[in-house]
Amino acid sequence: MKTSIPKITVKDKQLKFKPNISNYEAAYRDYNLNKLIKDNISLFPENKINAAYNAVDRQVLGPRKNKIAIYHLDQDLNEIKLTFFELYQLSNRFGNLLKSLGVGRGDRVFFFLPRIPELFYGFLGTLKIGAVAGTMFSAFGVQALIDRLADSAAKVVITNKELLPRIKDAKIHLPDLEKISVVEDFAPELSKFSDELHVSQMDMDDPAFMLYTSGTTGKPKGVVHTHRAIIQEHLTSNWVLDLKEDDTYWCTADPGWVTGIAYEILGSLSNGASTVVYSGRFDPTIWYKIVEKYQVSVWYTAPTAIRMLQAAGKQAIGKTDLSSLRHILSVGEPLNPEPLLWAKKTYGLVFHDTWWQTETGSIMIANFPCLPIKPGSMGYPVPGVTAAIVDDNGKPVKPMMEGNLAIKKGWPSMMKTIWRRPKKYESYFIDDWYISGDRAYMDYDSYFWFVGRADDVIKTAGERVGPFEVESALVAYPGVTEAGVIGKPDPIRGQIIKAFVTLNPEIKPSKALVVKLQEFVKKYLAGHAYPKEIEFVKSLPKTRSGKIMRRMLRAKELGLPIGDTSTLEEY
Ligand code: 6R9
Repeated sequence: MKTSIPKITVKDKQLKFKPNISNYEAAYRDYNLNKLIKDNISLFPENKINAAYNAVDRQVLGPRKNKIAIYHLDQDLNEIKLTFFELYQLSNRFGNLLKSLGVGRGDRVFFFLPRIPELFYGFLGTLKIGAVAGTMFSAFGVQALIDRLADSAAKVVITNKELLPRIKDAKIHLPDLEKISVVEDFAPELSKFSDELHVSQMDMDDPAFMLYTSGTTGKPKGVVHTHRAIIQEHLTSNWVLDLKEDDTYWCTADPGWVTGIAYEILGSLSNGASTVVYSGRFDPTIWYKIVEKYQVSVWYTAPTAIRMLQAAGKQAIGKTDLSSLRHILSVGEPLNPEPLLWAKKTYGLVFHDTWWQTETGSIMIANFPCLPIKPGSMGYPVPGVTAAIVDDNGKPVKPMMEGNLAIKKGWPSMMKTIWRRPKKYESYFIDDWYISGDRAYMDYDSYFWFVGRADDVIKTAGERVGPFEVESALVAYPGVTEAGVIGKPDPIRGQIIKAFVTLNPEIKPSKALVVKLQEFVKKYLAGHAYPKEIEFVKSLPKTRSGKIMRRMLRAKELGLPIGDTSTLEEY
């Protein structure tokens, strides 16, 4: 478990800036939530709050009014600039549009859009009127849409022409869906709606947005976040992303996932950051061009992208000037030491890993600019967060011992609930500890190290996929009798999805069938969640109660010891 890779000291990091937290110990020790709120967050009377007001409206009252909030770039780097004032106006108009559709406090408005400006102002406008915004990744297929829209009983869906057919296919399963609004239809008409809007003053605990996320079993669950979450999203954007007034910040995530909401919309705008949003495909040359052209200074991305940049090599950089970069960070999967050290050699900067989850609402553990990094480690808990490694009874274990990575209940961006599944929500906790589902250990210097998932959840290219959903998609294909799905280690994508499939005896396994199954899962479930590898097998290992033992499939695939098989049905 110990690493032989040397620490990167702060001096090695060659900091070209004074970090917003220059003394971690003091910041952690002196964490005073009331004072931090007073200094950083705008509240309405009686402790009311609105996350979108903090992200946008308050900037308009001060010197940031005409500052660029969003540089939107498409695949060809065509640019749309939005100032904070324009974002304010557009989100107000959108809020008024929703009101005209009868949307009110607590109603769910879901966005099924690529990364276009409408998604950003639409999301903010939804929060402003006190409705609950949900986002759905644009690669989702019909079943994934039904799962989310039916469970949340969404009243309105915002989509575009390209994605509309999938919503139409889902519609008959969605009795609560009253209105489908298509960007191409409403955007040109938006100026008909007033740019003045009374922002709803919400209770701290009122829901603001929800995100469906996958576990080991069952359908995706709706993680509900409150307006209070903006507090920790704002603070961590300041402390960890280290955003400053003159930064151009680029978060490469998609608002279909939590990183895009917390650090591409709410926390980053709340700090007044000018944010680059690139909606095109991953391409190393284009990425570097964006850094140069927009003088990106703070960059938040993911290990898969970093490994792909490494694979593209120095020639992808060519003569591009990357000297505007000052602070670079990573999230979503384990950041192994190799790409981290490569970045130091190539950009003269090290990636700062951050750990958190959809459920935690903001960064929990991070490598801070003012602290040395142990490559491969996730770093230290952020101020206001108590992290520990606990055993299955919730008892903290000794340093260097692997256990459950847990967070003490009560940080400001903790999920409020799981939508309509209070028991599921309760199941996350042992006493006062929120159990993350990740296995980790803490070393003698109190650095946290990721070990793996405690369950079967897959992270492929940083995206969270539940094996049960992929299995359900596969068995929906005629002739497939059973399926078992695992994450298989992959040098670039962290994990790829591998499926073991049994077939009806009349059907012959073939390469053509593999392709058909892959295409089917892409369409039925999601473009990113299809199994890259499919192996046809005669039978699957199952417990006596009939549950597929993914653990055994994994052990077999990786040539590991099979472990306890006492509950195994013969196969
Ligand atoms: C923000 C986000 C959460 C899961 C989490 C863990 C993995 C996230 C990580 C990491 C190792 C890191 N994960 N950050 N693993 N090192 N720095 O990714 O949320 O999509 O909910 O995924 O991602 O397994 O439990 P989400």
